[in-house]
Amino acid sequence: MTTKTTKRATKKVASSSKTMMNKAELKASIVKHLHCSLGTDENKANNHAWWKATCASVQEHVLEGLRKTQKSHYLNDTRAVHYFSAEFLMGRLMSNNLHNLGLFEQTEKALNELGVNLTDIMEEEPDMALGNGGLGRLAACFIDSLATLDLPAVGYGLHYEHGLFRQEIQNGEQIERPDSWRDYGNPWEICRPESIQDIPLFGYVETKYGENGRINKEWHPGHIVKGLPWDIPVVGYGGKTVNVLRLWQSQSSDYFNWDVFNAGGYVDAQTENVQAETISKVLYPNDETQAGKDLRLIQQYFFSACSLKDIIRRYKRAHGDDWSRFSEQVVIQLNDTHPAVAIPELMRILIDRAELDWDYAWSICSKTFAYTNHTLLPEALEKWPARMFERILPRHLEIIYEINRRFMDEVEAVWPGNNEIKRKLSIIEEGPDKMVRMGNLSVIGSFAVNGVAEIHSALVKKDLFPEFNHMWPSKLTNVTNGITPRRWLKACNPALSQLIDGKIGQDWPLNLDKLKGLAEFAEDAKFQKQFMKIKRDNKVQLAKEVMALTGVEIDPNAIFDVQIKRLHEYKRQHLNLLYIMALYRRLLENPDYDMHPRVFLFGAKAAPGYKLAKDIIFAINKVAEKINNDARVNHKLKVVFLPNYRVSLAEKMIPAADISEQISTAGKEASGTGNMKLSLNGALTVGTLDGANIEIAEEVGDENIFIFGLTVAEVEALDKKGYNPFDYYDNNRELKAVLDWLDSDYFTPGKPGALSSLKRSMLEGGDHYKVLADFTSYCEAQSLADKAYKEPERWAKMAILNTAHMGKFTSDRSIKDYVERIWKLDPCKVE
Ligand code: 73E
Repeated sequence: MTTKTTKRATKKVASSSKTMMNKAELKASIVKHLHCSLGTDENKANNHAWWKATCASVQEHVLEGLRKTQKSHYLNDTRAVHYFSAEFLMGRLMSNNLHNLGLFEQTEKALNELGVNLTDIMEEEPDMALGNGGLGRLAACFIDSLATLDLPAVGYGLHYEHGLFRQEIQNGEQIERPDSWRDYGNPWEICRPESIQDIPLFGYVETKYGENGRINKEWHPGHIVKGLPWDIPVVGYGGKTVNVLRLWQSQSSDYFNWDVFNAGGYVDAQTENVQAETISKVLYPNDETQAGKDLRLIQQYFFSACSLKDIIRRYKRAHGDDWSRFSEQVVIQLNDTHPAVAIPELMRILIDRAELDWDYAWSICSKTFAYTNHTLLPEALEKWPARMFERILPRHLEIIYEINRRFMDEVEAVWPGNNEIKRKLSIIEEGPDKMVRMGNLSVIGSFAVNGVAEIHSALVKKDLFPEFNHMWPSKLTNVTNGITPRRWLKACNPALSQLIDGKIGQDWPLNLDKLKGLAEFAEDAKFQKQFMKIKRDNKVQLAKEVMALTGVEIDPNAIFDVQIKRLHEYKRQHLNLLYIMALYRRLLENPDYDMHPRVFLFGAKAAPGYKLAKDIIFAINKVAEKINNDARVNHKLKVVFLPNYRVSLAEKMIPAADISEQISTAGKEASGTGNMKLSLNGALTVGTLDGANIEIAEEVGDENIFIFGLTVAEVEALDKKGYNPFDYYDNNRELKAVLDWLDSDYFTPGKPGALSSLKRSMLEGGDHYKVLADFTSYCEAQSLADKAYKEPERWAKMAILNTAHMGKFTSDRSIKDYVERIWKLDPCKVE
């Protein structure tokens, strides 16, 4: 069985490359592009030129696949999913495209013969960092899986000129610099001026009374901006299906500018230019907090409206004005509420433009949208001031009121006379400043709503939307997140991938459950050695990188303990820091303190306006500086903060990790996906029973993970009873000592109190995220991890079993769940 499927999968990848260029042709093509596209030659070309020429060669295959895919989808008139997301955190594309096309080795050899190293030139590619963190990376993994599974799909988002800021660390502090990923062009994207869209904004609504008693509304927009689409081909593994990620760039519209210009307002016309172009200028750097700014709502509407128009244009080409099949052909997945304004926008188009009646329009609309919730954090739940909404999108606010009015009748039917429930479920939050609640709008306007891990979805039902769940018991569901094993094992950890290939065959990237086959080798001494040798080699590589980036020398024999994710109090990087300080104290008190040498590695960006998050980064860097330069301890303890954490850095850190820190307060991390990537690469999790950690523990078994801390139920109980962080501070000597240490100037000589804000947040501030409550339990879990690492065979077995049991977390499984439970899509093979 194994060998049979293995052969088939091998063939799938190989056959796609067979129709493609062989090594000699590749060489010729790269050189041709060097000459004809870049105007240079083999002798003069630098790495950047080689990278561009190689991209251009690869893109020839990509575009051929794209053409065939689009033809096939068109001819088969397929139902397709449209993934609306304000963020797609794509990272680099070359390695991924080469692997998915089955061209990696061939290209490596071709370049070698030209005297060029593929790994080196891949470093030339800037990350496409059009996202903040997990939510945006999930979108990127999902479009990889959609193409791999031959599913008709389009990703829709924003073509930000500047992605997530570049982080520099100066004197321990985060400094934000603009990210200019497109300064030297993006060889993977295609501009499609033929598909430009006009997007109205602002203005007022006129009510017109029609002959048949129908009231018509006409929106007279104050501005019109243009949406210019850029297509990024998304190559599925095996190279057959090539879907599209379509990202919209805003441009000023001639229509408006000429009006002003002709009226003599030349300067004003230029101002409008700038304003329109501002829309897609920059990604808001807030993860899990709402940026309640005009421009953010305009961004959301801009890309949602462009995308809907694009979908409708394509639908009309096949079905004319017959709307009856729209929801059979089109499903739109809302990646959080960021694109939720698409719901009233579709209603507007159906009612005001297509002149359908309300009930018919609503029946189409509510069969088209599905919504994924990614967070329960109150500060991330979007709501817009109704007055702002009205100014920017006057017609949409009217439509929202009407959706709400009709919905309130439904609520009345279920809970007659219950105004409390009505107040809670209303799309409009009453108060001195009325607010539009995008979560409620999304649930009401969608036919399916999902959370992103079992526990999270249970909490969505129990705490966030219990009444909606009562009204529509089958609407709320779970789809546990996943990650693409092509990027997060095959491409980023080639040595481990080859070892796995040799043991269980080559089809695991398409069928990740196959990794279970590794379990039988978990105690095999030879396999353990091979597995741990690869881990060590990856650590040597990372140590070189760390030296180059920070000048800090780290020992590959130490435990590499990794926490990489956005900086947020709920993720508790400061819990990790308190533990590091406790170890430091123990070592100072007892130089023989028994611990395996450990290097703590952090990567994290803080939202620029999130003061305490920035303070935590500063504290990590200051503690690191002290420890790394303290000869009494630095042979046993080191701390490294790697600047500018991003996808391409994750690809280097993950294969080298021994320990994966997943230590959020229970109930706060919806899922997490870094937890999956690290475990897949053989890191052991130190984690709470939160998000997908729970499902990871189920898969790997309790003996192969270090679980600690309060459970969701215990956190709730503690809150009910009344949580007092001083109870822990006063009763734990070590904890008190490290917290007080933050007040001294030990880590910030001459500047006592420079780290005090952390301590304050955990004491007077109320320790919202229960850092102190979990401290002891965390230290115990860490001691167990230390003990396990000192038994190399046991550790190797645990690491192998982690890799072996990650099958569930392939994003292919997530996508199959979406297809079966929500999207009801059929694959469409591309020949
Ligand atoms: O737990 C993660 C989850 O794995 C969650 O925090 C994250 O989404 C990941 C993918 O499901 C997330 N990001 C945001 N909300 N949840 C968010 C909110 C506002 C702006 C940007 C991102």
